Amino acid sequence: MVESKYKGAAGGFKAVKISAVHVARELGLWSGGKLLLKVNQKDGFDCPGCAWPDPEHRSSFEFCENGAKAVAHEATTRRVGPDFFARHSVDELLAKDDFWLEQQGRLTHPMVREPGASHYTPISWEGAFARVGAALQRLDSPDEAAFYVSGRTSNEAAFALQLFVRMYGTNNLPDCSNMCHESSGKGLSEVIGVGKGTVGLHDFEATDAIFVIGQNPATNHPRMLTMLQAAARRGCRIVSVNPLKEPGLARFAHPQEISGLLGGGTVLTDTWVRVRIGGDIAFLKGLQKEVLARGAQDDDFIREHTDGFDAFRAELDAVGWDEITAQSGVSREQIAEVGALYSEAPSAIVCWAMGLTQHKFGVANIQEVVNLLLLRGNMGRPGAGACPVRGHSNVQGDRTMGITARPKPAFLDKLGEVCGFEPPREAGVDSVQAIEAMHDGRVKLFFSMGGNFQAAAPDTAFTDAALRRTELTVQVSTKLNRSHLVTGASALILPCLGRTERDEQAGTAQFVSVENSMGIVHMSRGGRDPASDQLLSEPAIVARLALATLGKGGVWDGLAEDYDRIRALIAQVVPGCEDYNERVRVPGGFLLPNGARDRNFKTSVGKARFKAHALPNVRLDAGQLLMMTIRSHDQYNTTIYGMDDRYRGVYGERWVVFVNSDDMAERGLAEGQRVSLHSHFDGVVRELAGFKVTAHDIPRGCVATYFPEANPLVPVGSVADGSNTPTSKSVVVTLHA
Ligand SMILES: Nc1nc2c(c(=O)[nH]1)N[C@H]1C(S)=C(S)[C@@H](COP(=O)(O)OP(=O)(O)OC[C@H]3O[C@@H](n4cnc5c(=O)[nH]c(N)nc54)[C@H](O)[C@@H]3O)O[C@H]1N2
Ligand SMILES: Nc1nc2c(c(=O)[nH]1)N[C@H]1C(S)=C(S)[C@@H](COP(=O)(O)OP(=O)(O)OC[C@H]3O[C@@H](n4cnc5c(=O)[nH]c(N)nc54)[C@H](O)[C@@H]3O)O[C@H]1N2
Ligand SMILES: [Mo]
Repeated sequence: MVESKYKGAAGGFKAVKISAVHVARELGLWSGGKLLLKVNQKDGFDCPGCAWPDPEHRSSFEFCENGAKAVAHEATTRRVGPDFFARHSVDELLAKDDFWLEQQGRLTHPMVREPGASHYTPISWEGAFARVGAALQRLDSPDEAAFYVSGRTSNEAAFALQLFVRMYGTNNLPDCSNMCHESSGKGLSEVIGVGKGTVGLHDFEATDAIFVIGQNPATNHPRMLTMLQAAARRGCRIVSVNPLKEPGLARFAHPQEISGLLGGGTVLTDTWVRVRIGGDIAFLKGLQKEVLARGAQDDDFIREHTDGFDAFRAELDAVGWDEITAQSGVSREQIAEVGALYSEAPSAIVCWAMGLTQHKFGVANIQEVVNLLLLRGNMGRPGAGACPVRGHSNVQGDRTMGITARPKPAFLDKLGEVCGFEPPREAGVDSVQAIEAMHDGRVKLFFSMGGNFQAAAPDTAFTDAALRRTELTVQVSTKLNRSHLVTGASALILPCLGRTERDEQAGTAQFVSVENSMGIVHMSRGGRDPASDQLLSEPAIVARLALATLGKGGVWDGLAEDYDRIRALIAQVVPGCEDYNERVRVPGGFLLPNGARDRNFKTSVGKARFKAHALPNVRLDAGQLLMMTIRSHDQYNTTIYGMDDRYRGVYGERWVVFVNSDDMAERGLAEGQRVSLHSHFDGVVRELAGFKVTAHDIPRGCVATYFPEANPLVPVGSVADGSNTPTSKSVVVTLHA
């Protein structure tokens, strides 16, 4: 079995070595080393990797192996310029895999693909803006355009973009969050009055138990391991709830400690709960029953700060243990054991990521986590709370800045008042709705601020058809990806500066600001020479596009020449951002207000709400399995850095399907055999061939494949109730030899 091959600790010397290999390969060891010393420093740039916050006392090495990969791949010395596009037709590039595309280097020039053309050709910036502006003006309605945002975009660029889009006249602002933590935002807002987490790093120093549910931090948030290590060392209990016993969560050797480089590492997870895919609600209900059975609930907190407890308790009492153990796949004994651990811990934090959000019952998953926390008053006091661990480094900030298809009326009121226009009020399209709207011709122009929508979206064949049906696709990007190749009738690539690069406007050095997963807003300043003298910053691109579309004047005059001007607008419009220019300059930044942290729950009833959900009861037909699509250790979403998934023991291959060995035996499947996967939804079968069967320690009835390879199997119509997030972690499949 694959799982047993990895005996080491996460991190350690291997992590240092691999960081060095990526840095040396992309930009040379000397300049790479210098660059890494600027990551996450108070005078440096924010790591473009994940959204985990920086500690108050920083070492000179505030990065991890995967952050180093992200930085190195942005700072690569390779270039994709006009000669590259002259050499390679779009069709030729389509035949390459994502790893190859990523390897080609940084985009250097604005490029256009004319209708029917086989190749991209260069275009001036002036020409590019004129084209997009004219295309936007030609549409019958502003709602025929959609503007996607991926979560690396700075607060300044995000604020400017949503302002432009709303002045143009639509709320069609889908974002990567729709496919990511939307279930967290929706779930939390309804029951605690804020769509964000309620803990800070200091809470991890004070807590007695940390639950890590549906998250693989050793790969996706490696800097979180430092915190888990410190917690484990002082005796904090760490419980991992996951269908996989992720080896990276077992032990950790800190690469920046001498003992970490040499030794076997600290034991992190002390309790493994191997829940079935989609079995979390059942497991969480089991824990809630245990708390109540022990009388361990916090009656004072429940009385003073919550609403709906009696109804919640009655519904919970009606749920039987047989259903709970059957659906969760966790034994009655283990639920009792973990229930005791949770009941006895004076304080606890629950962390989660995509393993909870990308399910039909994603919103319910989050609210059952909150129920568990509320039962013991684990909210709004030191060492306790909810911790959705965000993905992209500024995905949370983009939302704060108004990147959403469903803005709050109060936000629009303020935006209109400060910027002098009447914002559109009707909700726009989210990511899944954008795909559907392009598919049936309602959206004709697709603009993308970063990201790789084609590859990140579900149902690749359907999404491809949708994108190809549009009149124009526009991608603001740093690196070549598949979204540049599956295009509308015409297409533009607008190359932009990355996080690591110096950004000068009107001869003055600028900085941008970002918000981390724990609501701290701080500055980020790149220092490297730009990859090409043709690159524009994201705020500059937005401002020039606004001028080309809306005509000269008003708020846009000189707006992007000094980002302080954008921040001055942010200060007036965005709640909690008063005196933004001053406060963001304070080293370490400032914390945004968050009522739930102080037990000030801004819900419809003014209290935190218990909300019970029925057990999902997913029924599979004979032979069917539930598939999750997950990240390997060598990728950043759709960006493939390498072909290994070293903690899980997979090397040189991404087309794998992890299967329980009993499920393999039952089907007569051999290790290494290639199979087709069929996904089943609403009577439609989607097929994808070429997956290598790999025995893995995964619960029976569950399988795993990698994102984005398996995205053709994720049905566009299969979404989470209430958040519309694609169910990328619960796809019903069958295996075919
Ligand atoms: N290096 C690197 N860093 C990244 C990223 C990256 O691709 N590479 N992506 C960034 C982004 S945008 C995000 S959103 C985050 C993603 O971070 P994660 O959420 O950690 O990423 P995933 O690989 O999608 O894995 C989720 C985990 O959920 C588990 N899981 C799946 N289904 C279930 C379930 O039903 N129940 C439970 N309990 N567990 C389940 C899987 O086994 C896996 O361990 O990482 C961010 N950071
Ligand atoms: N099946 C399945 N599908 C999923 C997921 C899953 O777990 N399973 N996860 C979902 C999640 S959580 C997310 S967040 C989405 C991710 O979806 P996206 O955010 O759309 O995708 P990324 O792969 O992060 O985007 C990578 C591209 O961003 C561009 N880029 C990088 N840095 C910059 C920058 O500074 N500026 C600009 N303008 N461009 C830049 C580069 O050109 C690069 O090719 O995918 C979702 N899709
Ligand atoms: Mo994400």
